[in-house]
Amino acid sequence: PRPDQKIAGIFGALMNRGQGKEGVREGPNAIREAGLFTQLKECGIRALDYGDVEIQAVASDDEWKKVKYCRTVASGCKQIAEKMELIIKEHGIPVMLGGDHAAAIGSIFGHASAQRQLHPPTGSSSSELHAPLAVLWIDAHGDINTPLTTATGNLHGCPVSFLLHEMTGYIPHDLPGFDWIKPCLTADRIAYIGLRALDQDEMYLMEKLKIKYFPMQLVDQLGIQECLKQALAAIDPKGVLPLHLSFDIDALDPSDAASTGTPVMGGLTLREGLQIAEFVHKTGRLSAMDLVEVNPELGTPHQRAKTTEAACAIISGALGKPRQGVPFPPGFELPLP
Ligand code: 6HN
Ligand code: MN
Ligand code: MN
Repeated sequence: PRPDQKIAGIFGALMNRGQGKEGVREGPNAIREAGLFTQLKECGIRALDYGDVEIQAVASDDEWKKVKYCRTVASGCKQIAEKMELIIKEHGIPVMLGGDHAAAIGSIFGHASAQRQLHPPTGSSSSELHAPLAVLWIDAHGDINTPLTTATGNLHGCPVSFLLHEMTGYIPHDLPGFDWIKPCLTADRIAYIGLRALDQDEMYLMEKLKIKYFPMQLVDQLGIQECLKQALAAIDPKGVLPLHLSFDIDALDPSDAASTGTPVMGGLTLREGLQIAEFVHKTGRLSAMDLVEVNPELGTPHQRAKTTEAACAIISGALGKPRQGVPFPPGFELPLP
């Protein structure tokens, strides 16, 4: 292990109330069992297991209009945010294994508060708004529905709407449990790659807030490397900000990752997913990541194995695993006959 290297602080977020399929809370253990820690160790990447954040069911968590389990999701996100802050304070790179994508309300909120404590704003009102971090959101979906636009009532389709200052006027003030969740990002600090299933209101918001987004047709036209260059240049023009990579496994094509709750055909190849991970690693500024929506209870055993392997590979790539093989240590020599 290189001593200068930050340690990855890996934890499971057993969040499954942001959508309807129970099995997604088994995601973190399935990813561990697929060999994540062994894989990291083999290439000298230091990692610590910070255990799991259990999500406590809040009693009588009735629907708010259409929105399901808002109190349970919100209280789980609070614990997740605290875990993120703890790991960052211990100088680690938090890696949140999901769990559904509603958990990213907690991970990004916690990441932003930790960064704010490390780098307090210097005074001007715009720097108050600009949390010192940028988010790359890799997903088939926009996840920017509001409690009023969601067609499904599933909060995993809404996390981004709670995080953006520009969305303030669209978020109801009386969503139970959500009083502590304040926006922590401006819309120019988030970019999307992999989109292919935006709802109408999400499409509207992308345009209205001028969010930089690379749907699948742009990935096809420009190539993934060019998309990554443009995405990073948009959200972090000076190339100085800590990066939060929020990777929804359903961004990948179902042929590579079928064990997920809301699969959509025509997605990123695993190799494009790995390029995203490696690109982010190369910036040297990966500061936290989420790998969410792995549901090992869905699909065949073969699909489950492929999905968890893909998840491990993407996490490892983002943390610096070279794809060509295990690096040799300094002073390495071949045995002589
Ligand atoms: N995810 N747009 C749909 C909804 O229910 O709002 C799908 C959301 C999927 C969310 O995959 O993280
Ligand atoms: Mn998502
Ligand atoms: Mn998704």
